[in-house]
Amino acid sequence: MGNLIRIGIGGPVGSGKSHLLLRICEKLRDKYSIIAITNDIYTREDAQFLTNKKALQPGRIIGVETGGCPHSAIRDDISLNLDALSIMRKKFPDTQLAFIESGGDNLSATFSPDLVDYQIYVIDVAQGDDIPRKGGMGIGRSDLLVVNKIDLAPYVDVSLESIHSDLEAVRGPLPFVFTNLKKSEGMKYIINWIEEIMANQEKNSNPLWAQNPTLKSGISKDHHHEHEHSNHPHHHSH
Ligand SMILES: Nc1nc2c(ncn2[C@@H]2O[C@H](COP(=O)(O)OP(=O)(O)OP(=O)(O)O)[C@@H](O)[C@H]2O)c(=O)[nH]1
Ligand SMILES: [Mg+2]
Repeated sequence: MGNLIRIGIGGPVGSGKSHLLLRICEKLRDKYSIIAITNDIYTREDAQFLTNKKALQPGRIIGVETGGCPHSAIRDDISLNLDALSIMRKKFPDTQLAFIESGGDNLSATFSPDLVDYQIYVIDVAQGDDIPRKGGMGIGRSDLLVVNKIDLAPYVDVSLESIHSDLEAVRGPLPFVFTNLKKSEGMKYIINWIEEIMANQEKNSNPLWAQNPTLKSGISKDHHHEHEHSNHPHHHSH
């Protein structure tokens, strides 16, 4: 089986994780071989949502029922997710991109680096403009932070400017983006972010290109080796 990039999508209940996954699939499914795994507590609603919306071809979406503790299934006891991943890779050996949606979590839950190569964290503005300051690993350290539901900002009296400056302070050089995933606003940035990862992975699997340092971009090479997890995913932050 070829190289595979695994991207985790985490964030609080209802912030827009499934909508993000749907929008990504719509934009990239014709270009890459993609599979999606969702984590739900007792149901497979997220998988059902993506299936109903025809996010991917039937069979490429699988729901994992995590039982009581969804955080554990992506961080501590990741065996259910690893099993799902290996079943899907056998079914679709050409898979290039795997997305894993976590169950809604609290602000501190993150993915195990043994399960994903990159983490996207989704919050929404209705949680209040003090949310960046409440911190948590997802907000501070995720590889990409998505601040969703900007269309609701006027109704919940939230200032996007203040979220923006707080996030710059909390995240330093790590990227974040404002979105309205109902309307695909902000998706271009997210798709570019993923495309950059895919492009780097291609370069790195090609020895000639990989040897040329001028072709390296800001994304570290370490990310692209599935079995090198020692300093991942936060080695690029301080
Ligand atoms: N107004 C607005 N609503 C949104 C936006 N994105 C998602 N929603 C709505 O927010 C609700 C939750 O969206 P989901 O994508 O299911 O969120 P989720 O994080 O996957 O939710 P769980 O998996 O249940 O934790 C749905 O009713 C969406 O229609 C947005 O940008 N603006
Ligand atoms: Mg969901």
